[in-house]
Amino acid sequence: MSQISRRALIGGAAGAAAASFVLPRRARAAEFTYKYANNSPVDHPMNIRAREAVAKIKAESKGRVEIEIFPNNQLGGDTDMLSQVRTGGIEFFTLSGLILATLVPVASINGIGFAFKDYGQVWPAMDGELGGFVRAAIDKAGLHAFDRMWDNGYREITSSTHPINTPADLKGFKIRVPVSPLWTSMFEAFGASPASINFNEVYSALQTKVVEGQENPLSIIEIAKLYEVQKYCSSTNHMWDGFWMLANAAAWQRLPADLQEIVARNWNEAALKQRVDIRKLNDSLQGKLESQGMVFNKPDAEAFRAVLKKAGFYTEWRNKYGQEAWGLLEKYAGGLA
Ligand code: X2X
Repeated sequence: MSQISRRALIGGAAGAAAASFVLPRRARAAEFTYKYANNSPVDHPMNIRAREAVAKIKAESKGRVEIEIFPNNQLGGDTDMLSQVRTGGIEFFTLSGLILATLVPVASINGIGFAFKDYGQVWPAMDGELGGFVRAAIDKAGLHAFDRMWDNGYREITSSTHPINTPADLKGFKIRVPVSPLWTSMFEAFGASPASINFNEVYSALQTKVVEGQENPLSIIEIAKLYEVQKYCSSTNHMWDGFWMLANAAAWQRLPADLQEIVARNWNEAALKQRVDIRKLNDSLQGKLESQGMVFNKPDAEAFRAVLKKAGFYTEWRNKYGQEAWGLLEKYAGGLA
């Protein structure tokens, strides 16, 4: 068929029916077209490494799997995207374990305050038995979690009103926390006033002073430009947070084994590269944020941990998670409660 006659045909009344079997675009369409959504800005290493992975998945699958990325909360806040990945509206989604805990309670365990001393404890735990325990729980809740977690990092507290030097500085502090019972519980233990707000509303909540402060790793504070609406950054390192790459279980099972292998391997490899990127950023951004006007201080973490202990925070959460999960956390992080 010549170009001209094809155009004439598609333009005519018979076009729609004809297009379903002659349109070259359809013939080239991928067998599996999936959506991956997240809450992170386009320039965040999560999206940079995800774009690389998606290109590799397309090439290695010879075009059979095409994944479109929706960064930066384009499809809604985390709570909303979690519903979408459960119903299959989106096929892939990265979510903080702490927020996932609204569905899978044990998934917040890595965020217990001051538990992991450093990355030498974090990755062996999350790539080892603790992560395995959490993934099994995620599976039971009807989602598939890939083996390698992506990093968010150790979290620091920022504020527009005053630096946080001692636990007493948190008393009455209006702080935004992500939507997660663990986050609320921890800041309440310090006597703060935490407000649960999804990340897509954080900048404006800080700008309009609905809250005084928030807490996030330096990479997010920089990339989401939170330094524009915050003055102080207190390096509390109060918890470690990471993202699970999740899949809708039915969409995952629809992929034949060879395609599952390609997708899983590339997501996991991307996660390992992203961990290196994030670590470098979080270790190096203080100077840049200072040049952008932020004032840093380094509180004594032990004082904060002591307050949590005295408030019964560790005992309460040990009882919630149960002895098996808690035992696995302590196996890597040392004794807590
Ligand atoms: O919502 C947040 O603060 C963020 C971006 O760190 C998470 O995804 C948990």
